[in-house]
Amino acid sequence: MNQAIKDSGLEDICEKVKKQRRLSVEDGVRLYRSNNLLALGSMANTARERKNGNKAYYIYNQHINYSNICVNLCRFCAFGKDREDPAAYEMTIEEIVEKIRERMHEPISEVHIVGGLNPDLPYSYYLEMLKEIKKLRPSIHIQAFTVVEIAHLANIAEKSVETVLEELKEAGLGSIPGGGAEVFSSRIREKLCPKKLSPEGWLNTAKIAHKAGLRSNATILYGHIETYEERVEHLTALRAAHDETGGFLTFIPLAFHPRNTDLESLSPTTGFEDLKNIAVARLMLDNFDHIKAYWVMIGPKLAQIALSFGADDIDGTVIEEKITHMAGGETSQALTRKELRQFIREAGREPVERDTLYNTI
Ligand code: V47
Repeated sequence: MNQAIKDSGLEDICEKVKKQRRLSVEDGVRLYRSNNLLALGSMANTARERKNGNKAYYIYNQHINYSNICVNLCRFCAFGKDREDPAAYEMTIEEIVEKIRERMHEPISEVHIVGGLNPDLPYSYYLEMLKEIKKLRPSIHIQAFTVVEIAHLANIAEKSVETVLEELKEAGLGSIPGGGAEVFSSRIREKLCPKKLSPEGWLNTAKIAHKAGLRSNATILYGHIETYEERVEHLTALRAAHDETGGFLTFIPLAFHPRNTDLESLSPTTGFEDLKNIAVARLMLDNFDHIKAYWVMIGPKLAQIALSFGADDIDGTVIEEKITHMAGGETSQALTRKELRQFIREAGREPVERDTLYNTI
């Protein structure tokens, strides 16, 4: 046991981590309350290296946000707009396909597609989008539509979530991104996103997707009004769901960016909080294979450090990210493969290019 852990008062938790015993809700809250970041990082690194050795994953991907028109208008979001807002937009299928066509010469393995809950686009738009992308680039993996969007599609199509997922899969959907989870707490939902799919709805839709053979990601949006207890509740709910289905690919803590949102008076997250969230997630989510440090939200420099605090993935080339940048994100819009590999190498890790399902490329 190193000195940081001895000084931290967390020796009992460290013993559990070493023996690979599951951490309790109380353990999780104690971890969040600790300011001994080196102790948290050291324990999380043990768990990280046990699962992924020295590997650090990245992906060659492209993001497309087909529309920002949204009926939910969550208070933490700067991306979603009312349909009457001058900044509202909606891409045609041809415009989406053009985005893929523009980059046919690049070795992109995944396209990541999300948008707001648009009240006007018909269900057929989503099926056609998938089919047309696959027609142009059959080998690309389409990771699209958060479970919140999937539930919205089931509503507009007046079909069950099961049927919608089958039809989306048939049209080319490969997996589901992790957004829309926010914090699984009715208090937070009521205050920040009263119209959003409930925590139970999010978890149930994800489980239905897993049972239909679609893998999905999971997220938490931290750094606004949530308590440590609520963060731990969120993590344990995900852990229980993953025990049931084994369907989650990775967990991504999303750092709240306040600019241009209703919560603009709040401060952005600090590097300390960002690393703590990565470390605690790695320790609590003992059944998740991967923890992603999303460089777009925490910056490439901190994402690099996060590779020693529990993270084994830094997402990818991304390109044209909108959700963070509309909320004041100051990171660049894209990183090259060379830059990603250099970041990882300089952190002492072995860069591994992966596909969406973590197969090595
Ligand atoms: O659901 C919204 C969050 C999410 C803000 O699955 C904000 O690999 C910070 O989920 N500040 C969408 N975050 C993005 C997302 C995601 C991103 C990258 C990779 C993956 C993946 C998923 O962004 C939303 C919401 O939780 N968000 N507004 C904001 N102001």
